[in-house]
Amino acid sequence: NSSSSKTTLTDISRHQTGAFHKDVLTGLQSNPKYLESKYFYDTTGDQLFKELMNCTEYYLTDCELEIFSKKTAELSAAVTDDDNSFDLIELGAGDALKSTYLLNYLLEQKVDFNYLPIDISSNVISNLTSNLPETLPNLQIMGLNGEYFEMLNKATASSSRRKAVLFLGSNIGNMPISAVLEFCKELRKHLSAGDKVLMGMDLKKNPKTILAAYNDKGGITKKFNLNLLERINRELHADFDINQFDHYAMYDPETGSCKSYLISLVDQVVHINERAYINFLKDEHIYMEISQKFTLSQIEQIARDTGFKPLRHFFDSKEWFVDTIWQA
Ligand code: AVI
Repeated sequence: NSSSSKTTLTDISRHQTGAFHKDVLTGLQSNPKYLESKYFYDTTGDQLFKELMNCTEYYLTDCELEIFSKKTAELSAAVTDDDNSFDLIELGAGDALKSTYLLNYLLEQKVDFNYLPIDISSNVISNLTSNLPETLPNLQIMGLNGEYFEMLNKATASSSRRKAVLFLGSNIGNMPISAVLEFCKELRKHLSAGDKVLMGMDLKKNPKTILAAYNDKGGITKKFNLNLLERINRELHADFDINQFDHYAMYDPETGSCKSYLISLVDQVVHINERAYINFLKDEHIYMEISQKFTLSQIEQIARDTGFKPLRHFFDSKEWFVDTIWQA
């Protein structure tokens, strides 16, 4: 009952700003400095990420869209079981562009399922729950706004049906390998034997192709990274001069890690919230993001090490990206 609830929207946003402030200070007061890439996605960041997904060098989205549009029937068969009744949960649903292929096909096949998109952004969830039923009128949808595992708890508590969890777009690559393993183990704990996972993961390939995707000629990735400094200015009343920072991306073909940094171009001091100040040396870096690339054997190893059985892999025609299906 919202009228008697003591938690208001202002409380929530104050709480979120508090965590943002704390995480930014922790990162910038560390040595070496870092910022958490989950904070890229404010309204401007969402917009820049959309631009990135449309830029020629950023191949990931096109590859996964190809898989979802050309292999819809096989993907659907792989996530459904004979009982034909299940919950389809999507972690970090975004605009659900890729999953819409699957939703549409499942509806056409008259499969009995509920779609439960989970996203940390309340905007995303309210857009999905109002827009999707317009194009897919028979869709049973329940949007869940919040942290992945908290919302997964809610989803599992509200139904005992079999589950299939989508985690697309190589979002898992934005965690270091140790966190990938922790994440998959935690995911397994939230599922029952027989439940399925469909995970989008970017594959190791020509290093130049990978590097170009994170260092596009149009400079959108640079803007995307610098936007986090601007977000800190906007929300935490800081005074970053973004012209005094440059973007640097590197890919290590041995480890498969693509990493992004911002480099301070001069010695400078940045104030945050009038109370804190951060010194930057010329050429000092802020570590911004990891985008991990995987081999197939590594992917299967991750599945087995975290309590899943790898069932099947779906590739795009260039075999640059994989949607892999695991069973709990
Ligand atoms: C969201 N995530 C999978 C993107 C990636 O490819 O790591 C974020 C991104 N960062 C720079 N470009 C895209």
